[in-house]
Amino acid sequence: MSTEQQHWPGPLSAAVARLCTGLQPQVSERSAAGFAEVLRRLSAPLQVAVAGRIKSGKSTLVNALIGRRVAPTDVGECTRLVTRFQYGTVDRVEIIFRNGKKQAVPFEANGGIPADLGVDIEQVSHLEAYLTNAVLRDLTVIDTPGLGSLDAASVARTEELLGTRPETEDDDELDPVSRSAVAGAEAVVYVVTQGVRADDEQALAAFTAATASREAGPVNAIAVLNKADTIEPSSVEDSDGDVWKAASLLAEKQSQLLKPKVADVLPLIGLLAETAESGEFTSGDAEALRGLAKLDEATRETLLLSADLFTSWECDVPAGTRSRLLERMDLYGIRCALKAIDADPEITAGALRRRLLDSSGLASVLNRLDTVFRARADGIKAAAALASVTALAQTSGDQGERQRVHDAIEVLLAKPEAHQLRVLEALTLVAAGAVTMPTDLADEVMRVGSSTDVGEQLGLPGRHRKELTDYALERANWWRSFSSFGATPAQSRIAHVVHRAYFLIWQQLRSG
Ligand SMILES: Nc1nc2c(ncn2[C@@H]2O[C@H](COP(=O)(O)OP(=O)(O)OP(=O)(O)O)[C@@H](O)[C@H]2O)c(=O)[nH]1
Ligand SMILES: [Mg+2]
Repeated sequence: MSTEQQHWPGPLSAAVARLCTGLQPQVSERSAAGFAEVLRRLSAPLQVAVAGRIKSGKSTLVNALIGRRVAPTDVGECTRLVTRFQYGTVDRVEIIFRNGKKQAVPFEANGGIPADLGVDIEQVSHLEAYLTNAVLRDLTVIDTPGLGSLDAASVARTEELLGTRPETEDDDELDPVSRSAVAGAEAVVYVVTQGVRADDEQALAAFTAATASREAGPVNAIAVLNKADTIEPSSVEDSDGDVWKAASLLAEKQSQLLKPKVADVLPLIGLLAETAESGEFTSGDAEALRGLAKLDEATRETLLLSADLFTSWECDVPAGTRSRLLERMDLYGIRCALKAIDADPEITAGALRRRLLDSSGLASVLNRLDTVFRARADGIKAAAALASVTALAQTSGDQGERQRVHDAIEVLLAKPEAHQLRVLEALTLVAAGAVTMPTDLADEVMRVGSSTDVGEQLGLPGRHRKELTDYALERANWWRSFSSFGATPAQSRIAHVVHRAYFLIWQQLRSG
Protein backbone atom coordinates (compact mmCIF):
# COMPACT_ATOMS: atom_id res chain seq x y z
CA MET A 1 0.00 0.00 0.00
CA SER A 2 1.42 3.42 -0.84
CA THR A 3 2.06 5.97 1.87
CA GLU A 4 -0.48 8.35 0.37
CA GLN A 5 -3.36 5.89 0.36
CA GLN A 6 -2.88 4.89 3.95
CA HIS A 7 -4.79 6.62 6.70
CA TRP A 8 -2.50 8.53 9.06
CA PRO A 9 -3.57 10.31 12.23
CA GLY A 10 -2.50 13.64 10.74
CA PRO A 11 0.07 15.60 8.73
CA LEU A 12 3.01 14.99 11.11
CA SER A 13 2.49 11.23 11.05
CA ALA A 14 2.11 11.34 7.29
CA ALA A 15 5.44 13.19 7.03
CA VAL A 16 7.22 10.61 9.21
CA ALA A 17 5.57 7.84 7.19
CA ARG A 18 6.93 9.35 3.97
CA LEU A 19 10.34 9.50 5.59
CA CYS A 20 10.15 5.78 6.42
CA THR A 21 9.00 4.70 2.97
CA GLY A 22 11.66 6.91 1.38
CA LEU A 23 14.39 5.36 3.51
CA GLN A 24 13.30 1.74 3.21
CA PRO A 25 15.12 1.02 -0.10
CA GLN A 26 18.30 2.72 1.20
CA VAL A 27 18.81 0.70 4.36
CA SER A 28 19.64 -2.86 5.39
CA GLU A 29 16.98 -5.51 5.38
CA ARG A 30 16.92 -5.43 9.15
CA SER A 31 16.28 -1.69 9.35
CA ALA A 32 13.74 -1.91 6.51
CA ALA A 33 11.78 -4.49 8.52
CA GLY A 34 11.96 -2.15 11.50
CA PHE A 35 10.66 0.75 9.38
CA ALA A 36 7.81 -1.44 8.16
CA GLU A 37 6.86 -2.00 11.78
CA VAL A 38 7.09 1.73 12.49
CA LEU A 39 4.75 2.33 9.53
CA ARG A 40 2.31 -0.27 10.80
CA ARG A 41 2.24 1.37 14.22
CA LEU A 42 1.84 4.85 12.77
CA SER A 43 -1.42 3.91 11.10
CA ALA A 44 -2.77 2.18 14.23
CA PRO A 45 -4.70 4.03 16.96
CA LEU A 46 -2.76 5.77 19.73
CA GLN A 47 -1.35 3.19 22.15
CA VAL A 48 -2.22 4.22 25.69
CA ALA A 49 -0.83 2.17 28.56
CA VAL A 50 -2.54 2.19 31.94
CA ALA A 51 0.29 1.77 34.43
CA GLY A 52 0.87 1.99 38.13
CA ARG A 53 1.46 0.07 41.29
CA ILE A 54 -0.04 -3.29 41.96
CA LYS A 55 -3.76 -3.18 42.89
CA SER A 56 -4.01 0.56 42.29
CA GLY A 57 -7.12 0.00 40.17
CA LYS A 58 -5.64 -0.11 36.66
CA SER A 59 -7.94 -2.83 35.30
CA THR A 60 -10.95 -1.21 36.94
CA LEU A 61 -10.14 2.03 35.09
CA VAL A 62 -9.65 0.13 31.83
CA ASN A 63 -13.13 -1.36 32.24
CA ALA A 64 -14.59 2.06 32.96
CA LEU A 65 -12.94 3.48 29.83
CA ILE A 66 -14.14 0.64 27.65
CA GLY A 67 -17.57 0.56 29.31
CA ARG A 68 -17.50 -3.14 29.98
CA ARG A 69 -16.25 -5.28 32.80
CA VAL A 70 -13.86 -7.14 30.54
CA ALA A 71 -10.46 -6.94 32.27
CA PRO A 72 -10.24 -9.20 35.30
CA THR A 73 -9.81 -7.23 38.51
CA ASP A 74 -8.66 -8.25 41.92
CA VAL A 75 -7.50 -11.86 41.51
CA GLY A 76 -6.44 -14.37 38.90
CA GLU A 77 -3.34 -14.86 36.82
CA CYS A 78 -4.53 -12.48 34.08
CA THR A 79 -3.86 -9.54 36.35
CA ARG A 80 -0.20 -10.48 35.90
CA LEU A 81 -0.37 -10.17 32.10
CA VAL A 82 -0.31 -7.28 29.71
CA THR A 83 -3.59 -7.10 27.80
CA ARG A 84 -4.03 -4.93 24.74
CA PHE A 85 -7.60 -3.83 24.07
CA GLN A 86 -8.08 -2.81 20.50
CA TYR A 87 -10.86 -2.23 18.04
CA GLY A 88 -12.16 -5.23 16.11
CA THR A 89 -15.25 -6.08 14.14
CA VAL A 90 -15.93 -9.19 16.23
CA ASP A 91 -15.32 -9.49 19.97
CA ARG A 92 -12.53 -11.96 20.61
CA VAL A 93 -9.49 -12.59 22.82
CA GLU A 94 -6.25 -14.25 21.84
CA ILE A 95 -3.39 -15.50 23.93
CA ILE A 96 -0.10 -14.58 22.26
CA PHE A 97 2.59 -17.02 23.28
CA ARG A 98 6.23 -16.07 23.54
CA ASN A 99 7.03 -18.28 20.58
CA GLY A 100 4.56 -16.28 18.46
CA LYS A 101 1.78 -18.88 18.47
CA LYS A 102 -1.77 -17.69 19.13
CA GLN A 103 -4.75 -19.30 20.80
CA ALA A 104 -8.30 -17.99 20.97
CA VAL A 105 -9.93 -17.76 24.40
CA PRO A 106 -13.70 -17.69 24.91
CA PHE A 107 -15.17 -14.88 27.00
CA GLU A 108 -16.81 -15.84 30.26
CA ALA A 109 -20.60 -15.78 30.48
CA ASN A 110 -20.48 -12.26 31.99
CA GLY A 111 -18.46 -10.97 29.02
CA GLY A 112 -15.13 -10.81 30.82
CA ILE A 113 -11.76 -12.32 30.01
CA PRO A 114 -11.32 -15.43 32.16
CA ALA A 115 -9.15 -14.71 35.18
CA ASP A 116 -7.35 -17.98 34.59
CA LEU A 117 -6.45 -19.17 31.13
CA GLY A 118 -5.67 -22.82 31.59
CA VAL A 119 -2.27 -22.53 29.88
CA ASP A 120 1.26 -22.23 31.20
CA ILE A 121 1.42 -18.53 31.91
CA GLU A 122 5.22 -18.53 31.76
CA GLN A 123 4.89 -19.24 28.04
CA VAL A 124 2.51 -16.32 27.48
CA SER A 125 3.72 -13.02 26.03
CA HIS A 126 0.46 -11.11 26.39
CA LEU A 127 -3.24 -11.06 25.52
CA GLU A 128 -4.86 -9.30 22.58
CA ALA A 129 -8.51 -8.41 23.07
CA TYR A 130 -10.50 -7.15 20.08
CA LEU A 131 -13.75 -5.40 20.93
CA THR A 132 -16.36 -3.67 18.78
CA ASN A 133 -16.18 -0.71 21.08
CA ALA A 134 -16.30 2.84 19.70
CA VAL A 135 -13.79 4.17 22.26
CA LEU A 136 -11.16 1.82 20.86
CA ARG A 137 -11.46 3.21 17.35
CA ASP A 138 -8.90 5.87 18.16
CA LEU A 139 -7.26 4.56 21.33
CA THR A 140 -5.72 1.17 21.96
CA VAL A 141 -5.81 0.67 25.72
CA ILE A 142 -3.06 -1.44 27.28
CA ASP A 143 -3.71 -2.86 30.73
CA THR A 144 -0.46 -3.62 32.52
CA PRO A 145 0.38 -5.62 35.63
CA GLY A 146 1.32 -3.58 38.67
CA LEU A 147 4.78 -2.10 38.69
CA GLY A 148 6.67 -2.36 41.93
CA SER A 149 5.06 -5.72 42.45
CA LEU A 150 7.14 -8.41 44.05
CA ASP A 151 6.32 -10.66 41.16
CA ALA A 152 9.47 -10.16 39.13
CA ALA A 153 8.22 -12.29 36.25
CA SER A 154 5.23 -10.08 35.50
CA VAL A 155 7.30 -6.92 35.75
CA ALA A 156 9.73 -8.45 33.29
CA ARG A 157 6.87 -9.32 30.93
CA THR A 158 5.62 -5.74 31.05
CA GLU A 159 9.06 -4.33 30.39
CA GLU A 160 9.50 -6.73 27.53
CA LEU A 161 6.28 -5.71 25.88
CA LEU A 162 6.87 -2.05 26.42
CA GLY A 163 10.31 -2.22 25.01
CA THR A 164 12.91 -1.94 27.75
CA ARG A 165 14.09 -5.48 27.37
CA PRO A 166 14.43 -7.52 24.24
CA GLU A 167 12.57 -10.81 23.95
CA THR A 168 14.77 -13.82 24.09
CA GLU A 169 13.12 -16.31 21.80
CA ASP A 170 10.86 -15.25 19.02
CA ASP A 171 10.41 -16.30 15.45
CA ASP A 172 9.24 -12.88 14.42
CA GLU A 173 10.92 -11.25 11.44
CA LEU A 174 12.25 -8.52 13.73
CA ASP A 175 15.36 -9.18 15.75
CA PRO A 176 15.10 -8.40 19.47
CA VAL A 177 17.01 -5.14 19.27
CA SER A 178 14.91 -3.67 16.47
CA ARG A 179 11.81 -4.94 18.12
CA SER A 180 12.56 -3.08 21.31
CA ALA A 181 13.37 0.00 19.26
CA VAL A 182 9.84 0.15 17.91
CA ALA A 183 7.97 -1.21 20.91
CA GLY A 184 6.49 0.93 23.61
CA ALA A 185 3.28 2.63 24.46
CA GLU A 186 2.91 6.12 23.03
CA ALA A 187 1.03 7.59 25.96
CA VAL A 188 0.49 6.71 29.62
CA VAL A 189 -2.27 6.98 32.16
CA TYR A 190 -0.51 6.54 35.44
CA VAL A 191 -2.71 5.30 38.28
CA VAL A 192 -1.64 6.37 41.75
CA THR A 193 -3.41 6.11 45.06
CA GLN A 194 -3.23 8.23 48.18
CA GLY A 195 0.23 7.06 49.22
CA VAL A 196 2.22 8.25 46.22
CA ARG A 197 5.80 8.35 47.43
CA ALA A 198 9.18 9.26 46.10
CA ASP A 199 9.69 5.74 44.81
CA ASP A 200 6.43 6.03 42.90
CA GLU A 201 8.10 8.80 41.01
CA GLN A 202 10.84 6.31 40.29
CA ALA A 203 8.30 3.79 39.10
CA LEU A 204 6.92 6.48 36.83
CA ALA A 205 10.37 7.26 35.49
CA ALA A 206 11.04 3.55 34.90
CA PHE A 207 7.80 3.20 33.09
CA THR A 208 8.11 6.29 31.00
CA ALA A 209 11.54 5.23 29.87
CA ALA A 210 9.66 2.41 28.18
CA THR A 211 7.29 4.56 26.17
CA ALA A 212 8.73 4.12 22.72
CA SER A 213 12.25 5.00 23.84
CA ARG A 214 11.27 8.54 24.62
CA GLU A 215 10.56 10.41 27.81
CA ALA A 216 6.97 10.73 28.82
CA GLY A 217 5.93 14.18 29.80
CA PRO A 218 2.94 16.46 29.86
CA VAL A 219 2.51 15.83 26.16
CA ASN A 220 1.71 12.17 26.55
CA ALA A 221 1.10 11.34 30.22
CA ILE A 222 -1.61 12.02 32.75
CA ALA A 223 -2.13 10.56 36.22
CA VAL A 224 -5.26 9.71 38.13
CA LEU A 225 -5.48 9.66 41.91
CA ASN A 226 -7.64 6.58 42.15
CA LYS A 227 -9.66 5.23 45.07
CA ALA A 228 -10.51 8.80 46.00
CA ASP A 229 -13.41 7.34 48.00
CA THR A 230 -11.03 5.71 50.47
CA ILE A 231 -9.30 8.96 51.39
CA GLU A 232 -9.88 9.93 55.01
CA PRO A 233 -10.89 13.62 54.81
CA SER A 234 -9.58 14.30 58.31
CA SER A 235 -6.09 13.42 57.04
CA VAL A 236 -6.18 16.31 54.58
CA GLU A 237 -6.02 19.88 55.76
CA ASP A 238 -8.80 22.23 54.57
CA SER A 239 -10.95 19.37 53.29
CA ASP A 240 -13.87 20.40 55.54
CA GLY A 241 -14.63 16.72 56.07
CA ASP A 242 -15.53 16.30 52.41
CA VAL A 243 -14.07 13.26 50.65
CA TRP A 244 -14.10 14.75 47.18
CA LYS A 245 -12.58 18.02 48.35
CA ALA A 246 -9.88 16.07 50.18
CA ALA A 247 -9.19 14.07 47.02
CA SER A 248 -8.94 17.20 44.90
CA LEU A 249 -6.51 18.81 47.35
CA LEU A 250 -4.39 15.67 47.46
CA ALA A 251 -4.41 15.39 43.68
CA GLU A 252 -3.20 18.98 43.49
CA LYS A 253 -0.38 18.18 45.92
CA GLN A 254 0.60 15.08 43.99
CA SER A 255 0.63 16.98 40.75
CA GLN A 256 3.32 19.18 42.28
CA LEU A 257 5.28 16.02 43.05
CA LEU A 258 4.76 14.34 39.69
CA LYS A 259 4.82 17.41 37.48
CA PRO A 260 6.16 17.94 34.97
CA LYS A 261 6.20 14.21 34.26
CA VAL A 262 2.45 14.28 33.78
CA ALA A 263 0.08 16.90 32.45
CA ASP A 264 -2.28 16.57 35.38
CA VAL A 265 -3.34 14.46 38.36
CA LEU A 266 -7.09 13.94 38.48
CA PRO A 267 -9.04 12.42 41.36
CA LEU A 268 -11.10 9.38 40.43
CA ILE A 269 -13.28 6.70 41.96
CA GLY A 270 -12.56 4.05 39.37
CA LEU A 271 -14.84 1.53 41.00
CA LEU A 272 -17.92 3.76 40.69
CA ALA A 273 -16.94 4.68 37.15
CA GLU A 274 -16.67 1.00 36.24
CA THR A 275 -19.97 0.08 37.86
CA ALA A 276 -21.84 2.98 36.28
CA GLU A 277 -20.31 2.61 32.81
CA SER A 278 -20.26 -1.14 32.39
CA GLY A 279 -23.97 -1.80 32.79
CA GLU A 280 -23.28 -3.54 36.09
CA PHE A 281 -25.61 -1.27 38.01
CA THR A 282 -29.01 -2.94 37.74
CA SER A 283 -32.54 -2.06 38.75
CA GLY A 284 -32.11 -4.81 41.35
CA ASP A 285 -29.23 -2.85 42.84
CA ALA A 286 -31.36 0.30 42.87
CA GLU A 287 -34.13 -1.65 44.59
CA ALA A 288 -31.71 -2.95 47.22
CA LEU A 289 -30.46 0.58 47.86
CA ARG A 290 -34.06 1.77 48.31
CA GLY A 291 -34.48 -1.02 50.85
CA LEU A 292 -31.42 0.23 52.74
CA ALA A 293 -32.71 3.80 52.62
CA LYS A 294 -35.92 2.66 54.35
CA LEU A 295 -34.08 1.15 57.33
CA ASP A 296 -34.26 3.00 60.63
CA GLU A 297 -31.59 5.62 61.18
CA ALA A 298 -29.66 3.64 63.83
CA THR A 299 -29.35 0.49 61.69
CA ARG A 300 -28.31 2.54 58.69
CA GLU A 301 -25.64 4.35 60.67
CA THR A 302 -24.27 1.09 62.00
CA LEU A 303 -24.16 -0.55 58.59
CA LEU A 304 -22.24 2.34 57.10
CA LEU A 305 -19.59 2.32 59.81
CA SER A 306 -17.43 -0.30 58.12
CA ALA A 307 -17.39 -2.83 55.31
CA ASP A 308 -17.50 -5.63 57.87
CA LEU A 309 -20.56 -4.27 59.62
CA PHE A 310 -22.19 -3.50 56.31
CA THR A 311 -22.28 -7.13 55.30
CA SER A 312 -22.55 -8.81 58.72
CA TRP A 313 -25.03 -6.66 60.69
CA GLU A 314 -28.57 -8.04 60.89
CA CYS A 315 -31.12 -6.23 58.74
CA ASP A 316 -33.96 -6.74 56.25
CA VAL A 317 -31.78 -6.47 53.15
CA PRO A 318 -30.21 -9.90 52.50
CA ALA A 319 -26.49 -10.14 53.28
CA GLY A 320 -25.71 -11.46 49.78
CA THR A 321 -27.35 -8.42 48.20
CA ARG A 322 -25.34 -6.18 50.47
CA SER A 323 -22.07 -7.93 49.55
CA ARG A 324 -22.80 -7.30 45.89
CA LEU A 325 -23.47 -3.60 46.53
CA LEU A 326 -20.28 -3.32 48.56
CA GLU A 327 -18.24 -4.98 45.84
CA ARG A 328 -19.70 -2.73 43.14
CA MET A 329 -19.80 0.58 44.98
CA ASP A 330 -17.93 0.37 48.27
CA LEU A 331 -19.25 2.32 51.26
CA TYR A 332 -18.76 5.76 49.76
CA GLY A 333 -20.79 4.89 46.67
CA ILE A 334 -23.53 3.39 48.81
CA ARG A 335 -23.63 6.55 50.93
CA CYS A 336 -23.89 8.67 47.76
CA ALA A 337 -26.76 6.55 46.51
CA LEU A 338 -28.59 6.68 49.84
CA LYS A 339 -28.25 10.45 49.92
CA ALA A 340 -29.75 10.64 46.43
CA ILE A 341 -32.65 8.39 47.47
CA ASP A 342 -33.25 10.44 50.63
CA ALA A 343 -33.51 13.56 48.50
CA ASP A 344 -35.79 11.89 45.96
CA PRO A 345 -37.31 8.56 47.04
CA GLU A 346 -38.75 8.12 43.53
CA ILE A 347 -35.37 8.39 41.80
CA THR A 348 -35.07 5.88 38.95
CA ALA A 349 -32.30 3.31 38.61
CA GLY A 350 -31.06 5.20 35.53
CA ALA A 351 -30.87 8.47 37.42
CA LEU A 352 -29.07 6.76 40.31
CA ARG A 353 -26.53 5.29 37.91
CA ARG A 354 -26.02 8.75 36.45
CA ARG A 355 -25.47 10.10 39.97
CA LEU A 356 -22.80 7.47 40.63
CA LEU A 357 -21.09 8.31 37.37
CA ASP A 358 -21.10 11.99 38.25
CA SER A 359 -19.50 11.33 41.62
CA SER A 360 -16.83 9.08 40.11
CA GLY A 361 -14.91 11.89 38.42
CA LEU A 362 -14.68 9.91 35.16
CA ALA A 363 -15.95 12.82 33.04
CA SER A 364 -12.88 14.94 33.86
CA VAL A 365 -10.57 12.03 33.11
CA LEU A 366 -12.22 11.46 29.73
CA ASN A 367 -12.02 15.14 29.02
CA ARG A 368 -8.29 15.21 29.75
CA LEU A 369 -7.76 12.12 27.64
CA ASP A 370 -9.41 14.00 24.83
CA THR A 371 -7.40 17.19 25.21
CA VAL A 372 -4.08 15.61 26.10
CA PHE A 373 -4.11 12.47 23.98
CA ARG A 374 -6.73 12.44 21.26
CA ALA A 375 -6.21 16.00 20.14
CA ARG A 376 -2.46 15.47 19.96
CA ALA A 377 -2.39 11.91 18.70
CA ASP A 378 -0.76 12.98 15.46
CA GLY A 379 2.16 14.71 17.17
CA ILE A 380 2.56 12.03 19.84
CA LYS A 381 2.57 9.21 17.31
CA ALA A 382 4.88 11.01 14.90
CA ALA A 383 7.37 11.82 17.68
CA ALA A 384 7.31 8.23 18.95
CA ALA A 385 7.84 6.94 15.41
CA LEU A 386 10.73 9.30 14.86
CA ALA A 387 12.29 8.14 18.12
CA SER A 388 11.93 4.56 16.90
CA VAL A 389 13.52 5.40 13.55
CA THR A 390 16.42 7.04 15.36
CA ALA A 391 16.81 4.07 17.69
CA LEU A 392 16.78 1.66 14.75
CA ALA A 393 19.47 3.65 12.99
CA GLN A 394 21.59 3.92 16.11
CA THR A 395 21.67 0.17 16.55
CA SER A 396 22.60 -0.37 12.92
CA GLY A 397 26.23 -1.34 12.41
CA ASP A 398 26.42 0.58 9.16
CA GLN A 399 27.84 4.08 9.58
CA GLY A 400 26.61 5.17 6.14
CA GLU A 401 23.09 4.07 6.93
CA ARG A 402 23.15 5.93 10.24
CA GLN A 403 24.18 9.09 8.41
CA ARG A 404 21.48 8.69 5.73
CA VAL A 405 18.77 8.29 8.35
CA HIS A 406 20.11 11.20 10.35
CA ASP A 407 20.18 13.46 7.27
CA ALA A 408 16.67 12.46 6.26
CA ILE A 409 15.39 13.32 9.73
CA GLU A 410 17.11 16.71 9.62
CA VAL A 411 15.54 17.48 6.26
CA LEU A 412 12.15 16.51 7.62
CA LEU A 413 12.51 18.59 10.77
CA ALA A 414 13.56 21.64 8.80
CA LYS A 415 10.21 21.74 7.03
CA PRO A 416 7.71 24.18 8.52
CA GLU A 417 4.98 21.53 8.64
CA ALA A 418 7.20 19.24 10.74
CA HIS A 419 8.36 21.93 13.10
CA GLN A 420 5.73 20.93 15.66
CA LEU A 421 7.80 17.77 16.25
CA ARG A 422 10.73 19.87 17.37
CA VAL A 423 8.41 21.86 19.60
CA LEU A 424 7.09 18.67 21.22
CA GLU A 425 10.64 17.50 21.78
CA ALA A 426 11.66 20.82 23.32
CA LEU A 427 8.62 20.81 25.53
CA THR A 428 9.36 17.30 26.74
CA LEU A 429 12.99 18.18 27.52
CA VAL A 430 11.95 21.21 29.52
CA ALA A 431 9.12 19.39 31.25
CA ALA A 432 11.36 16.51 32.22
CA GLY A 433 13.92 18.93 33.62
CA ALA A 434 16.55 17.71 31.15
CA VAL A 435 17.01 21.35 30.20
CA THR A 436 16.44 23.83 33.00
CA MET A 437 14.94 27.23 32.31
CA PRO A 438 13.76 30.10 34.48
CA THR A 439 10.16 29.30 35.46
CA ASP A 440 8.52 31.99 33.35
CA LEU A 441 10.39 30.85 30.25
CA ALA A 442 9.66 27.19 30.95
CA ASP A 443 5.97 28.10 31.27
CA GLU A 444 6.16 29.90 27.97
CA VAL A 445 7.69 26.86 26.25
CA MET A 446 4.88 24.73 27.67
CA ARG A 447 2.26 27.18 26.49
CA VAL A 448 3.57 27.47 22.96
CA GLY A 449 3.90 23.71 22.66
CA SER A 450 0.78 22.54 24.40
CA SER A 451 -2.06 24.12 22.51
CA THR A 452 -3.36 24.07 18.98
CA ASP A 453 -5.16 27.38 19.44
CA VAL A 454 -3.00 30.34 18.46
CA GLY A 455 -4.54 32.66 21.04
CA GLU A 456 -3.78 30.17 23.80
CA GLN A 457 -0.30 29.48 22.47
CA LEU A 458 0.43 33.17 22.78
CA GLY A 459 -1.22 33.42 26.17
CA LEU A 460 -3.70 35.93 24.71
CA PRO A 461 -6.87 33.92 24.13
CA GLY A 462 -9.65 35.74 22.33
CA ARG A 463 -7.58 38.77 21.29
CA HIS A 464 -7.63 40.37 17.86
CA ARG A 465 -5.44 39.16 15.06
CA LYS A 466 -3.47 42.40 14.94
CA GLU A 467 -2.51 42.14 18.59
CA LEU A 468 -1.62 38.47 18.21
CA THR A 469 0.48 39.16 15.12
CA ASP A 470 2.47 41.90 16.83
CA TYR A 471 2.98 39.83 19.94
CA ALA A 472 4.14 36.76 17.99
CA LEU A 473 6.76 38.85 16.21
CA GLU A 474 7.89 40.47 19.44
CA ARG A 475 8.36 37.09 21.14
CA ALA A 476 10.03 35.61 18.06
CA ASN A 477 12.61 38.40 18.22
CA TRP A 478 13.04 38.04 21.95
CA TRP A 479 13.72 34.29 21.73
CA ARG A 480 16.13 34.78 18.86
CA SER A 481 18.21 37.19 20.86
CA PHE A 482 17.98 34.95 23.92
CA SER A 483 19.27 32.04 21.84
CA SER A 484 22.33 34.07 20.87
CA PHE A 485 22.98 35.92 24.12
CA GLY A 486 22.57 34.76 27.66
CA ALA A 487 21.42 31.19 27.10
CA THR A 488 23.38 28.03 27.86
CA PRO A 489 23.99 25.79 24.83
CA ALA A 490 21.11 23.50 25.82
CA GLN A 491 18.80 26.47 26.43
CA SER A 492 19.91 27.95 23.17
CA ARG A 493 18.75 24.90 21.23
CA ILE A 494 15.34 25.16 22.89
CA ALA A 495 15.28 28.91 22.25
CA HIS A 496 15.86 28.34 18.54
CA VAL A 497 12.86 26.07 18.40
CA VAL A 498 10.67 28.50 20.32
CA HIS A 499 11.82 31.39 18.16
CA ARG A 500 10.87 29.45 15.05
CA ALA A 501 7.53 28.44 16.57
CA TYR A 502 6.68 32.11 17.13
CA PHE A 503 7.95 33.01 13.69
CA LEU A 504 5.72 30.38 12.08
CA ILE A 505 2.74 31.57 14.13
CA TRP A 506 3.47 35.12 12.98
CA GLN A 507 3.65 34.02 9.34
CA GLN A 508 0.43 32.11 9.66
CA LEU A 509 -1.37 35.04 11.31
CA ARG A 510 -0.13 37.45 8.68
CA SER A 511 -1.14 35.34 5.73
CA GLY A 512 -4.33 33.75 7.09
N1 LIG B 1 -12.90 1.60 46.98
C1 LIG B 1 -12.37 1.52 45.75
N2 LIG B 1 -11.89 0.35 45.30
C2 LIG B 1 -11.38 0.32 44.06
C3 LIG B 1 -11.34 1.46 43.23
N3 LIG B 1 -10.78 1.12 42.06
C4 LIG B 1 -10.48 -0.20 42.15
N4 LIG B 1 -10.83 -0.69 43.35
C5 LIG B 1 -10.68 -2.05 43.84
O1 LIG B 1 -9.29 -2.33 43.98
C6 LIG B 1 -9.04 -3.70 43.69
C7 LIG B 1 -7.93 -3.81 42.68
O2 LIG B 1 -8.40 -3.30 41.46
P1 LIG B 1 -7.77 -3.71 40.08
O3 LIG B 1 -8.44 -2.91 39.04
O4 LIG B 1 -7.74 -5.17 39.91
O5 LIG B 1 -6.29 -3.18 40.29
P2 LIG B 1 -5.04 -3.40 39.33
O6 LIG B 1 -4.19 -2.19 39.48
O7 LIG B 1 -5.49 -3.76 37.97
O8 LIG B 1 -4.33 -4.63 40.03
P3 LIG B 1 -3.14 -5.56 39.42
O9 LIG B 1 -3.42 -5.73 37.96
O10 LIG B 1 -3.24 -6.82 40.19
O11 LIG B 1 -1.89 -4.79 39.71
C8 LIG B 1 -10.36 -4.27 43.21
O12 LIG B 1 -10.97 -4.94 44.27
C9 LIG B 1 -11.16 -3.07 42.82
O13 LIG B 1 -12.55 -3.25 42.95
C10 LIG B 1 -11.88 2.68 43.76
O14 LIG B 1 -11.89 3.73 43.10
N5 LIG B 1 -12.38 2.64 45.02
MG1 LIG C 1 -5.00 -5.41 36.77
